[in-house]
Amino acid sequence: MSSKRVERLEVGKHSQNTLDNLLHEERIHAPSGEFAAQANATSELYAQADADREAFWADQARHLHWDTEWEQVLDWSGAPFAKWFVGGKLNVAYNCVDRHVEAGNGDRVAIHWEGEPGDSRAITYAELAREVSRTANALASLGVGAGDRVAIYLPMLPEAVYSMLACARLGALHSVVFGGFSSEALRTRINDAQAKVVITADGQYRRGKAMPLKTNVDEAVAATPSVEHVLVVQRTKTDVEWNDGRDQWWHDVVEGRPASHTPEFFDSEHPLFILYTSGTTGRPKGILHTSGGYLTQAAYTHRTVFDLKPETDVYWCTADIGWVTGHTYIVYGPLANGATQVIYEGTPNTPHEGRHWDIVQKYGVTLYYTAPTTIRTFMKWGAEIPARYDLSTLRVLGSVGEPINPEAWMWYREHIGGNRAPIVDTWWQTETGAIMISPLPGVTATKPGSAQVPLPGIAAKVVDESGEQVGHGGGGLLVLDQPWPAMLRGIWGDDDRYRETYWSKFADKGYYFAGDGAKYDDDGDIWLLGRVDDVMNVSGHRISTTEVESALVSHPTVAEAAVVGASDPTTGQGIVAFVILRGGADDQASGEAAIKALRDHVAHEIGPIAKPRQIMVVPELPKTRSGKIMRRLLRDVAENREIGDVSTLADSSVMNLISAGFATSS
Ligand code: 6R9
Repeated sequence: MSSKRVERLEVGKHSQNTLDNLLHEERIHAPSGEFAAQANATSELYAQADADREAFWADQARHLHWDTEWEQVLDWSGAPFAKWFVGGKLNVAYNCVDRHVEAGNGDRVAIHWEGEPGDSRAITYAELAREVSRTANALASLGVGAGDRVAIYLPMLPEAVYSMLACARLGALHSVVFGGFSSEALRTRINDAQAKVVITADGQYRRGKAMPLKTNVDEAVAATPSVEHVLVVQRTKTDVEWNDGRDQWWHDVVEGRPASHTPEFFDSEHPLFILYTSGTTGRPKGILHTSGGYLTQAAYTHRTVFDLKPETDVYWCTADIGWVTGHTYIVYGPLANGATQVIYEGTPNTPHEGRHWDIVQKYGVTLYYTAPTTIRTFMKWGAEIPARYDLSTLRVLGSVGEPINPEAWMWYREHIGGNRAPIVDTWWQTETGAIMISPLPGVTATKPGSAQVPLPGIAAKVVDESGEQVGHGGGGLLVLDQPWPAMLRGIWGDDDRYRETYWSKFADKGYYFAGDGAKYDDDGDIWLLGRVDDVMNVSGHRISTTEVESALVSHPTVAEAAVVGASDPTTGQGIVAFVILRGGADDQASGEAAIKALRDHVAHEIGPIAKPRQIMVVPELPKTRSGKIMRRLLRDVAENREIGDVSTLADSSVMNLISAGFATSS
């Protein structure tokens, strides 16, 4: 370890230049000796994996229960379609539930479920086994069998977990559709997968109000010939329309079923689920995942990256089950490891902005996993809110979903982690199935803003356009140059699109192209720079939107920033920034002088080349329901175009506010 890798905590000691900072970040936090001494991960894991990758993954797979052992670890002869643990047989649901009960841990709480209105339920592994069995028996009675598809359109209820695991138990594929998606989005997904059954709820709680949900399903299934049954969980007691031949209440169909079910063991490559993600075209891609390799990497990463101790930890991932993070780090990883976790139904400011910290205090949460956008929202609300709660149980903090700017990282460390809990910035995708690049707590000296190193057993590189690896300090594209167990096995029904999207750019090298820009710093650590379509080119200089956003957010008046490259007759692209100011800062900061101060600040942080052409103060940013900023829409505003499709925004009215304000300011 280099002498630079020492604990330095001076938050104010921000280097002069953000770009430089990304390459020479000096606020490095070495793991404490105390943490390292008890950590699940050790630095030897890297050497073990390097010495024999397949033997390493076989060791990880042995943490699961296999009914039949595999004959071959990896068959890559049909690349880019991988087969892992060939010939092995397992049941994913048995691994996540029954085996913990059989090992004598039936009384351990699997799920502390916390409803938004304040109701709560503690579900032990023994109860989970009964509920999953009942649900599997019920689905089987509706004709669901191995290979069938079931669409799940539910809020964050325990029934969502039961449904997913019941499908896995029967060998049926679930396709979870986020409960915030429209009926149109639901219909497209149901039809693409030809789902036989849809599981939904009468309504869902959102920001303190009961909102209808089944109405969307009614609209969607009006044109989905494959759907035979709609199963409805009663959550809000909202009035619903009823289609007698098709609709059934969950409590009528599931509750009376036998609480035991004998699992069948499926091939390691048996499909487990489809999860739709947006691509560069309008048509969503159904990402296909299979059983043995996926569960192996889900469990391994959850155990090592979060340092899970199933007997003592209380883990909480704040994602929605409708996203891949909810699949791998609420359902499959934690349950395969026998963890105790919190699942929270609602929004972070219901009924007040301290709700998350209230939950951490109530359950003694030790491991907390969230997204940078949530952290920046907490920053906006103010550090005095978490300060009112006892957060001393927290011992590992995770981040996922987008690059985390160093300011948000430092705030997270200080105000949530008490300058004590290591932060793991985890890079991965729906397609990768599980975490790929991340520090290991207790092993890696962390740097704010960098995901740093591929996990043991994972291979990733930063390459130039021709596929050559760039040197330290160099930037380019992120590729994955070796197959990994949780990798997608294709796009549902579209093998050509799978090859074209991920494997054609570096076909001669056989690299998986992730679509993300990245660079190495001087230590060889990886920094993710956002999607490559978010990289701007200003006067021939490559500038990442993330770098400019980081610079803006490092100014004391700025809470959140989104930056786009707008076409510019002189420079190719010009930088346009949209900023949300911190509470109380609006009065002093919205004027001309304040905007000039921000432009100068960016010039000071990165260099004059990165000075935004235009900065606009906005009340909100356009975000998808998973919290990703939709830069495409901001580019439409910045380039004075008609605004494109806003149907995937969490709140589509945001765009009206922004474009009206932009018209008056420019
Ligand atoms: C897990 C998830 C994947 C895209 C990915 C990248 C971005 C995710 C990140 C990150 C920088 C991280 N991303 N984690 N960028 N640092 N730690 O989010 O999956 O919804 O498929 O998004 O998210 O751009 O390509 P998904």
